Amino acid sequence: MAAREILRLPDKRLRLKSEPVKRVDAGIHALIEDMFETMYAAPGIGLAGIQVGVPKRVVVMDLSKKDEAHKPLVFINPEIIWASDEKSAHEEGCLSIPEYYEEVERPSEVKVKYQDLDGKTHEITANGLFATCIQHEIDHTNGVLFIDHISKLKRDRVVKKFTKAVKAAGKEAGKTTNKTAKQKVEA
Ligand code: K1U
Ligand code: ZN
Repeated sequence: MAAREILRLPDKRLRLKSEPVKRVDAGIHALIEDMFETMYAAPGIGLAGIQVGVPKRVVVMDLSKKDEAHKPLVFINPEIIWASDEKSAHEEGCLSIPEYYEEVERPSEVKVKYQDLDGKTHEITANGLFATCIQHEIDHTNGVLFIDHISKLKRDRVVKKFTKAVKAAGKEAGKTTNKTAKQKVEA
């Protein structure tokens, strides 16, 4: 079991539509174990396969409170089969867009069909934070980010900020490489 790297905006892989899981086998179980380790380490309350670079329709979640025991939840091939007309707004964050939070309006209640670790199909009704989180995670499986639900002005601003950060990190890495190369020439 190992924590994996979480992809960050503007990584294009976050825009991929994930593939359905055909068979819930040992490989899927191992991926899910790693996803829990990654999510708890971050820390976060949810994670989708694509956030660790695996474009499979797998979601993990844990909505337990700080001093409560862990309540791990697994959703394989989750799909929304009903959504309420009533909407509610909640503040959302994303482990792929760290330290950025915005209010997002979504259906207050959804019914979700999914498979468990044994490949058995279930249906569940979600509301409150559970409804917000499961919709956020199912969006990830479709290449949709929560910033797609906010104004273009705010979205453009956050994409620009994260793109700039990646470029700056690249330049820093380049500086180190160049210095090493120069040192090698001088040696
Ligand atoms: O999918 C993700 O990027 C995870 C994301 C889930 C989420 C949070 C809030 C609303 C909708 C979806 C996160 O976990 S962000 C981090 C977070 O919310 C949190 C972190 C530590 C303690 C409690 C919450
Ligand atoms: Zn997210």
